[in-house]
Amino acid sequence: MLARDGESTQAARRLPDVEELRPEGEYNAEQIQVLEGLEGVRRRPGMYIGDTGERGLHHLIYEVVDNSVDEAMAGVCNRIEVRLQPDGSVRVEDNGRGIPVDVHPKMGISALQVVLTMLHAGSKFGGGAYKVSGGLHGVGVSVVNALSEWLVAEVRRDDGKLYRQKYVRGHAVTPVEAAGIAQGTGTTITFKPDPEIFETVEFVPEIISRRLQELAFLNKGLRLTLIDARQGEPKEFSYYYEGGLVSYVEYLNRSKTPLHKEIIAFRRQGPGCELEVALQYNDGYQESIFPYANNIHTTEGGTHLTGFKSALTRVINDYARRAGVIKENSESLEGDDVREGCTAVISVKLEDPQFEGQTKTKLGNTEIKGFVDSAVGDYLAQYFEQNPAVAKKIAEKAANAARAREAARKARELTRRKNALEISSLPGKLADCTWTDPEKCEIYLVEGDSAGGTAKQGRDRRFQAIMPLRGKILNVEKARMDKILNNNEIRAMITAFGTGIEDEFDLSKSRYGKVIIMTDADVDGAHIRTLLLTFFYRYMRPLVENGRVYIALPPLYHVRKNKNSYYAYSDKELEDLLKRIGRQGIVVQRYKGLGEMDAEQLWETTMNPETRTILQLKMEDAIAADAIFSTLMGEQVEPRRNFIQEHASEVENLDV
Ligand code: 0RA
Repeated sequence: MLARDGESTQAARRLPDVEELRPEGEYNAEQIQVLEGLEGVRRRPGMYIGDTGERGLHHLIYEVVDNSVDEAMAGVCNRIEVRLQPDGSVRVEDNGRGIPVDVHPKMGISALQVVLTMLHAGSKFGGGAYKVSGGLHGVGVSVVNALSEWLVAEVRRDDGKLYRQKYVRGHAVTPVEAAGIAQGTGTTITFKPDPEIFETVEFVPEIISRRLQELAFLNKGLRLTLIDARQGEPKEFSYYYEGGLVSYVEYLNRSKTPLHKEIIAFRRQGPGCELEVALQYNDGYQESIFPYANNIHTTEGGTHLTGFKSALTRVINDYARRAGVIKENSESLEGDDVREGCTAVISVKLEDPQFEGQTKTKLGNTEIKGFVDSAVGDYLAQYFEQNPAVAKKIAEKAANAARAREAARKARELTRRKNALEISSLPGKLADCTWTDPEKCEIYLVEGDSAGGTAKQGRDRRFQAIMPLRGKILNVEKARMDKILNNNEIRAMITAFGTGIEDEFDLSKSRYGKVIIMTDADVDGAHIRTLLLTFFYRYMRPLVENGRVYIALPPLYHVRKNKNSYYAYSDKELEDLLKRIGRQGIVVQRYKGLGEMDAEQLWETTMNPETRTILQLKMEDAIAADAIFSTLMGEQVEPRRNFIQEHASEVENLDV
């Protein structure tokens, strides 16, 4: 079906494709660039989409969707649909203007083909079809084409015609053909990721729908739909927010108690850029600020975030002084104070974004800082003037935060002094390992003294350190720094790791390469695990970001038959095992806790690097992580109960 259609008689509309433009086996310079470009993409896909694992695979969809979102940002598209199909292909359809099909003057081929075969051609050609363009790599649909086993582009143009062209691994196999009549305008790109390129070609609907929801928040009035039609009854996830960023902040604060009812929000147009901000304080202690540039979550921050923070600090300080919340001669509130309990989304859309930083998620445009600073400053000052009750609550919360910070500083100082006094400052309950190379060493955080004791006997003491944790860990989501620093278990962990916390956290000082959480496979164990993960996520985030946190998986069952021992790590595994060895003469023991294993069993099943399974905690998505932790650990009980009921299995197997 996709073989090259050399006999096509579409003479009237027939447009030459790459192959045909080759006179006597020679490519012209432009064409060579095209071919080398796409060959280059296939040779080094990682350079264009990050990696060839699950993340890179999903990036293909984002790349196409981003182009459709560009149409939405240009105001000519309000519907995007992503459809996962039974044959492993994906169809992305929008109701934008449709990729132009006329012959590109410089290249001598259809514009559609240029878009699909030239790197960076996405929206740049034709002299600025639109102002703002999203997409992290901005490499465009051509990269998707290069990395697809096949791709079909269908375009509905305003001449009432439907055009179609097919590709195999980036090469045109049909010309652009007029293939029928079109209802309305738009683009449909259907592609099948190339299994020669990707380690996995299995799409995960949750990953896609998360991004679609994010895009729906960031582009108000745009409907994004995912249909999983791979098997059985198609499942549909659809996102549309009339409130845009206001809906986003509402969503982020959904399990928190807001300090003021109304979400503060505004939009400001600047030269070559547009700014939208929404924010609302809650009575918690975390700051949740999500900066975006051209729909990209700029996790490394940048000039828009700096401008926002600077305005927030200035305006709240001004107000606090004028309203007498802080004394005339006392110290100013710091940035951390005014951001406590602040949930905000900042979205800038700019013509010429400069992305910097390790992961290209830091906005570099210098002019943006001042623009955001003065826009946020003006608006907030005016808002506070008109809503003094809200302003007062926010200022008072910040002043409280400043007092707590002062108390925490004293607690820290005390900790430091204590450490200086106790020469061997490692916590007493830590059974350290003997090797000192952190990369080779790991620390097990074990639930309870008794399991801790067993683990100490069972471990390989050369590289495995054991730290038993007694009882419940402090819920850091509900506590301020001074209290956190006075908690024994937390202090013991900080000292054992050697890294410090928060802004002072230094991964290079880590005494262990792996931090492994080992709790019982029951509800209490799950709770302790979540409390620990919350602590790491909030106060030692680089540990999580760098994949240093692991979860041990102890077996659920011990099965004995004759003289042989077997272990099963799930109900499914037990079933399979019993099928394999037969049910006769077996003794099945269900472990209720780690304590029921002896040292040797614990080593064999859960600690021996040769035989154990440990889950690495991944932080793919800050929004999801934030939501999970504030839902699980936050103030409001109802959403927590709902969450645990809805996600019971995920809590068992938390992969943030
Ligand atoms: C280049 C120019 C124009 C639109 C597009 C590309 C375009 C690309 C994609 C990819 C998926 N959906 C898309 N929709 C549009 C400008 C169109 C014009 O000026 O007519």
